[in-house]
Parts: sequence; C-alpha cells; structure tokens
Amino acid sequence: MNKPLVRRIARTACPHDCPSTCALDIEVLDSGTIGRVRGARDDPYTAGVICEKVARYAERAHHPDRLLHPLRRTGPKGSGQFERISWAEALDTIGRRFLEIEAEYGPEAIWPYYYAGTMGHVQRDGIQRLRHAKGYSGQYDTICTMISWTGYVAGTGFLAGTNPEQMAESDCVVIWGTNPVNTQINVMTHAIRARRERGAKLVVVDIYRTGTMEQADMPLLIRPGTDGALALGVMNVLLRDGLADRAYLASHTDFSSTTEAHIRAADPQWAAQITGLLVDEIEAFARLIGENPRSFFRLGYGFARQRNGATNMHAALCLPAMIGAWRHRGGGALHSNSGTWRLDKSEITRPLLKQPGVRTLDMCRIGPILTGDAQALASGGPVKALLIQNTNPMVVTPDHALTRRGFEREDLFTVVHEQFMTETAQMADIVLPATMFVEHNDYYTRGGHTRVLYGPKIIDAPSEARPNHFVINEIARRVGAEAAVSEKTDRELVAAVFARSRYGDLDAIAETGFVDRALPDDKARYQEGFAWPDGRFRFHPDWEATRIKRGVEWVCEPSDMPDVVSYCDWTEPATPEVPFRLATSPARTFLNSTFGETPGTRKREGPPSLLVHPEDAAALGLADGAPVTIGNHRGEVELTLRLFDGLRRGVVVAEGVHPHKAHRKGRGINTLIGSDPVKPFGGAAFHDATVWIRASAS
Ligand SMILES: Nc1nc2c(c(=O)[nH]1)N[C@H]1C(S)=C(S)[C@@H](COP(=O)(O)OP(=O)(O)OC[C@H]3O[C@@H](n4cnc5c(=O)[nH]c(N)nc54)[C@H](O)[C@@H]3O)O[C@H]1N2
Ligand SMILES: Nc1nc2c(c(=O)[nH]1)N[C@H]1C(S)=C(S)[C@@H](COP(=O)(O)OP(=O)(O)OC[C@H]3O[C@@H](n4cnc5c(=O)[nH]c(N)nc54)[C@H](O)[C@@H]3O)O[C@H]1N2
Ligand code: SF4
Ligand SMILES: [Mo]
Repeated sequence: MNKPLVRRIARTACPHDCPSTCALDIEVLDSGTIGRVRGARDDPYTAGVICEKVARYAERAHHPDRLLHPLRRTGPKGSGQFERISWAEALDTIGRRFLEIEAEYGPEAIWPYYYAGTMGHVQRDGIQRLRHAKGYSGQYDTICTMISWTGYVAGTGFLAGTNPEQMAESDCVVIWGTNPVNTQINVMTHAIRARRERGAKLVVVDIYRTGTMEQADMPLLIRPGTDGALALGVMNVLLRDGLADRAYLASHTDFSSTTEAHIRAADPQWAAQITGLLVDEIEAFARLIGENPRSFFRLGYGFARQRNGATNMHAALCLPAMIGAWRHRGGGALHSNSGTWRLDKSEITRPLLKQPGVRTLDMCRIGPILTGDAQALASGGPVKALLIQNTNPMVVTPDHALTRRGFEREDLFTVVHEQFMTETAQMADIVLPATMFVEHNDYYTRGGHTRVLYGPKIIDAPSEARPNHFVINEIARRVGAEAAVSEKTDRELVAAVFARSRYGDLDAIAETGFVDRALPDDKARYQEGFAWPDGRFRFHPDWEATRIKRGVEWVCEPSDMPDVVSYCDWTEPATPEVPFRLATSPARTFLNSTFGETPGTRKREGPPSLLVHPEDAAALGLADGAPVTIGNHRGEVELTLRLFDGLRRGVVVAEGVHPHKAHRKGRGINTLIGSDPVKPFGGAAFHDATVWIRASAS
C-alpha cells in the first residue's frame, strides 16, 4: 500500500487533562483524517516531546468504536441496548423530559455534570450558561485540584510559581508527589536538562518506585500521607544546622519564634518514624537543599490526594520559603499557574444569569447524591436528571457502589454526550456523539506552564458527531433558556474571550498558536512579596482567608485546621481488619479513564494489577500473577498480584483507573475509595484507602 500523502502540518494543542498542555504539530492527510502527532519543537515548554498516548492519537480519533449517531436506550438501564435516532429526536426528547422534570420537581432536580475530558473552555464550560439560565443544580468542583490548590494558596496566597522553563537553571530539582514520567512528561525534559547542563541533583518524593523515581539521584520513598512529617523533619535540620535563610525568613515570611519552637519539636527521629525514612536520608535531603538554595520544587497533585493532603501540600511548600529558594532564578516552587490567566470568559459561562440560592452539589459525592443522602443533597429534593459532558463518573468517582446504584435508578433520566460508549454512556437514556479536539475550535489553559494555546479545528467530524457548543445551544433552545444560547460559532467565542481578556486578535494569535502569560520573573518568584496583605509567606495559614480567596466552602470546623505548618494524622486508619494502605496512582498510557478504548493502551497496561511487596505477598501466601481480591467496608475488587519491591511493606498500589469490565466480577478500583470530603474544603482522597487482601476464590 502507498503511504498516505501528508497534505499539511497543522499546529494545535493537546486538549487532555494534563498539566503539560502540549503544543502539537499534526499531519493532516485529508479533510477527515489525521496522521502522526508530534510535539512542537519551537514551543519552549513542549520542546518537541509528547507522551506516547497522544503520539498515537490517530488510533483514537479514527477508532471504529467512535460514537457516530445519537442513541436511545431500548433495554434495561446499563444493558447496552440502544437504537439509533436522529439528532432532532434526541434533542426534542431531552428538552421534553427536562421540562417535565422541572415542572414536577423544580429546576434543581436537573444536574448538569461535567469535568475536564477536554480542557478547552468553549466546549468544556458552556454547560455553565445553561445551568445558570435555568437554575439547575450547581456543581462543586472537587475531584482534582481542590485539595492541592488549597494547600498551596494557604502559603503563597496565589496560584502561580516559578516559570517551569527555569528548572533548567536549577542546582536541585525536587519532584514531589507527582510522577511526570507518567503524567506530565515535559517536567522530565526540563529537569534532565538541569542535570545534564549543570549537574543538578534530582530528588523524587513518592510512595513507590515510579519511573520518575528510577531517575532520581535522591529517591525518598515515604509512607503515604506522611509528607508533612518529612517537611517538618527537614525544616528542623535546616534550623538546627544553620542552613535556613534567616534573612529571607525575616523579610518575606511570617516565621517567628513560635514557628521555630514548633518546628524544633519535630526532630528527624520523629519524622523518620512516621515517614519510614532513615534519619540519614532526612538529613541528607536537608543538606542538599540547604546548600543549594537554587532548588526548584515541582509539587504535584498526587500527594494531596490524602485526607491530610492540603496540610501536606502547605508543609512541602514551606521548604522553598525556609531556604530562600524563591530568591534565585531556577529556585522556588510551582504547583500550578492557573492563577495567571485572567480570562474573561463570561460569554461562554454567562455568570450574570446565575440565580441566588440555587444549591451546589459536590461532584465527588455523586454516589451519595444519586442514592438520596440528605446531607449530600444539601437538604433539597432528589436529582432526577443528569446531563453529562467530558467525564466518565461511573468509572472515575469515589464510592463506586453508590454511584452505580444511583445510575441504575429507573427514575433517573441520564443524558451522556461522549466520544465513546464509556461505562457512563452505557447507563444513559440518551447518548449523543461528541467531536474530538481536532474536529472543533477551542483554546486551552493548563497550570504546568505559562501559555494559553489556540487549538483550531483541523479535520471534519465523522458522521453525526457534534461539539459540546452545539449541544448546549440546542438544549437551551428546547428548555426555554434563550439567554443561554450563543449565536457565535466556537471560533467566534474564542475570539471574543481573547478580545475581552485583552489577549489580542485571534487571527494574529492563530499564527503562532499561543499567548504567553508568563508573569514577570520577580513576580512569579514573589520577590515583591507574597499575595497576602502583609506580603509575607504563611507558615501560619489563615484558612478562612484562603477559603475566601478560593471562593469555596468549609467541610469541617475551622478549628479542625492547624494554625501552623503541621503533619496531621488524618489518613484512613489501618487496622488488623484492613492492614494495607492502597494508592491508585495514574498509569502511563491512560489519561484518567481515557485511552482505555485504544488497543495499544490495553495491551501495554495489561490486566488491572496490584503491586505488592514480596515480603507482604509471602506473608499472605500469594505469588506473582495470583488473582487477588482486595476489599474494605465499601466493597471488593479483583486484580492480578504483581511482586514489586519498590514499596514499603504495608503499602500497595493499583495503577490506573481501568474500566470496571476489565476486572473479574466487573467492579473497578473506585469501589474502594471513600467520597467523604477532605478537610478543609472538600475533595477525594484517591490515594488514601485501607484494604484487606486475599487470594481470590477460583
Ligand atoms: N498518563 C497519565 N497522565 C495523566 C493522568 C493519568 O491518569 N494518566 N491524569 C492527569 C490528571 S487529571 C492529573 S490531575 C495529573 C495528576 O498528576 P500528578 O500530579 O502526577 O498526580 P497523581 O498522578 O495523582 O500522583 C502522583 C504521584 O503521587 C504519588 N502519591 C500518592 N500518595 C502520595 C503521598 O502521600 N505522598 C507522596 N509523596 N506521593 C504520593 C502517587 O504514587 C503518584 O506516583 O496527571 C494528568 N496526567
Ligand atoms: N482511583 C482514582 N480515581 C481517579 C483519579 C485517580 O488518580 N485515582 N484521578 C481523578 C482525577 S485527578 C480526575 S481529573 C478525574 C477525571 O476523570 P474524567 O473527568 O472522567 O476524565 P477523563 O477520562 O479525562 O475524561 C472523561 C471523558 O471525557 C470525554 N471527552 C473528551 N473530550 C470531550 C468533548 O469534547 N466532549 C465530550 N462530550 N466529551 C469529551 C472522553 O471521551 C472521556 O470519556 O478522575 C479522578 N479519578
Ligand atoms: S503530555 Fe499531556 S499535554 Fe502533552 S500530549 Fe501527553 S496528555 Fe497531552
Ligand atoms: Mo485531575
């Protein structure tokens, strides 16, 4: 066969929920077909590197299982029995049912539910204008960033940090609670550059030996949820050995003799006992950063997915403050730059339509909500209809047994707009086929670097797949929400947002594909002060002030929160009944639940497995490859045991959110995860569950 001719190379952006938001160069073969996908070489952050899953995107875009037509359920819920219907029929049915439900139960009985399956704001956030116009129930966004952003803002007062391209100028790069080899490969590009060009040391803090940790000069393998103790032990040594930057502490932070006394009580022996590290390891880490204040702390999401995640994030963030790392180019910290976009996207979301007093429901608590938990329902009536875009809650949300029971309710009317027949779409009454990023226009932000990227439509959508923008407008028209209809095309909306946000003219931006939002360097490194009224970094967090800045809600008593950098013993208790700590860390070739459908991915990831320390396995009488059942009070899940010595005893890791159907007995990993909201403002502790392990009955 002849190789297909590449007609042109199109510049666009990766839409996935990944901090890297890579600039992409995609081969366009004809008006409906893409070829190879490459990372843009001239983008300083992408620097020509992308992950293997997106490099193979043609496999996903042109997959034979793409949804191509609207469908209506014909069998029982979840049976997978559907019939093809027209768009007009699908939209009319949705409009009619939504109006009936509204008439009988009020608009709050309808819950538009969305997340970041696409990070494009036009397609992702348009659902908000429909919600606001109708007074449908609100969504409290907790599933991903709530815990970690809270802990970071508690320290700096603002969600931004050192430009990640400066990592290449660091003397030491600390990769803490993130696994970029799997989740944001570009961090490795810049960290390795620092090592190659300057002999920088690479420190990795994680709970198992990840691909990232394998590359570390100093691997720090700690027990889950103990990062706060590690940070305190390190600060203790820094103060003890004269390695703290006293001048910086005095000029730029709220550090006082009270703070010092508190930290002096947390010696490295104490920290070693909690973290599982040796005292020597803690002291060596303290010496390394104390002697190399040009240290870049790349703080991830993963370590915050614990019940004490917000306080742990805050504690880790205290280290660069204590050594004055922020003073130096290539020093400081980055968790997310999402505070820097300053976008006016009111044309997409129409916040002025928002009606006062409408309840907001916690997206992580969808299980309790759909099964009638009064508290989760904010003391209101039941949810009778869901409109779902860009997320796969049947697979990704915690407390899965409840979520499943909820989706199975015969009286729940569920609409799912999707690219594939996900396990959520299977539970729907109406399924609508969605476009992919190469088939619609949008712009993309993501916190891992400094640019906002434009991603144009480069090929036509297959068959009847339609963008989210179309679906929101058409439903709005049918439920009497004219105010939520946008007469603009998706490209015109991008242009309008860019113009209102003073980003410039879209035609000009489309030439290069980006707007650089990098803060001036001294601002990104808080040289002029941190974003609190006194300009000082907070070792003593003001959680109420943090709450107000973030516009979020308490889920605990304010007095539960410590008023100084702390290690809080809040993780799910390990007991003789549930002695193992389980983390559900991301797999390399899935993106949350996405890519589960492509053959390359399924082959590479293999069956869902559980990494178990060989001595734990021996004590349980289990061998490599054994089918095992793990469980707790929430349910049971079957996996394949894999011996792995890069773990502490008593800790197990199940990588990747595999589809339920990939597990024997059809129940996936989120069956074991709790949906209890994490202090102080909510979120799910995806890496914090305790379980028992047994050989599966054959
Ligand atoms: N391939 C791939 N890429 C992804 C994703 C994916 O699923 N797959 N997901 C995307 C999304 S939505 C997000 S938010 C980002 C998240 O990306 P990251 O910031 O990397 O966060 P996580 O992947 O949740 O976890 C990172 C690491 O934290 C570790 N960890 C868990 N508990 C602890 C702890 O208590 N202490 C410490 N020190 N480490 C701990 C985990 O073992 C894991 O190795 O990645 C994005 N990129
Ligand atoms: N156990 C465990 N569970 C987790 C995590 C974990 O680490 N462990 N991580 C959590 C995290 S960090 C996150 S962010 C959540 C995310 O979970 P999800 O929000 O479900 O994430 P994705 O799998 O990225 O995207 C979901 C769906 O969006 C669809 N989609 C993509 N683009 C479009 C579009 O333009 N239109 C429409 N209509 N659909 C589109 C995709 O086909 C995909 O099925 O999962 C969480 N769940
Ligand atoms: S690394 Fe992240 S942003 Fe880059 S191509 Fe892969 S999924 Fe997309
Ligand atoms: Mo996420």
